[in-house]
Amino acid sequence: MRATVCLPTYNELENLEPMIRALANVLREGDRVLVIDDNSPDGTGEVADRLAAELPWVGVLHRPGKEGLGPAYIAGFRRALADGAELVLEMDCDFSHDPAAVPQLIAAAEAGADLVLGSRYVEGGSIPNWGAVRRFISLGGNIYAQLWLGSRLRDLTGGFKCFRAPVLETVDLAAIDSRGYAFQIETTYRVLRAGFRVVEVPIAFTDREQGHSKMSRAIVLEAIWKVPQMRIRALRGRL
Ligand SMILES: Nc1nc2c(ncn2[C@@H]2O[C@H](COP(=O)(O)OP(=O)(O)O)[C@@H](O)[C@H]2O)c(=O)[nH]1
Ligand SMILES: [Mg+2]
Repeated sequence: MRATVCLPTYNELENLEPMIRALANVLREGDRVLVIDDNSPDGTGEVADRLAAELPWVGVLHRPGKEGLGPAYIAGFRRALADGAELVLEMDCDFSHDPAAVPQLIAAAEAGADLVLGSRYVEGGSIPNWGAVRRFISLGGNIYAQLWLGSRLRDLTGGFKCFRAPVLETVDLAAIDSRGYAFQIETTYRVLRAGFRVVEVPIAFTDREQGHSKMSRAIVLEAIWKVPQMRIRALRGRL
């Protein structure tokens, strides 16, 4: 199946080219990478253009300004589907998600999963750099989402995923207005609600070494109030 890896970038100058080169080693004939850059001030978008000119399997979507991960991914999904992708992947461009694990996500989708989640919290998954406090916060966020949404999936906030194209064609992308971690939770919840099969595969999540995290208090707060809102909307038949 032809896969497109969507890579959202905001100020990933040091990471983008190494990431594309690493993906070149694991992707197959017909697979593509789509960089979605929100007009990064550090010039990431120009590097993306240079790589796209050099490598025919790389494309770039330029957006006018920073709007968050959610809107960037939705624009990327639409472009990937229009270009004929059969599998669409989400992946951070900071090496927290190991490019070498991409074939495992693709294989699980090809084996029949409608959505594959790279999961830190299933048997075999890990977060080697994190201390007890960060683990507790992240795990707590996942348990919060599990309880509100009635889901037994262990890693609802992760952003290393592989969708089969018909799943993204079924889910109402226009209705998704989450931007940060809530976006990851909301996409998976909508896929579950639509009756698709979601499978978790273990991943090791490592901290970025180059560039800076764009995580903010606003992103955390959004997830805290969006999760109950999703459940209430679902109960009212509006999600
Ligand atoms: N296009 C776009 N990419 C973003 C935005 N915010 C974060 N990203 C990218 O999303 C990925 C994950 O973001 P990161 O800051 O590492 O989040 P963290 O892993 O939760 O700390 C990275 O590739 C970022 O460059 C945004 O507003 N627009
Ligand atoms: Mg990161």
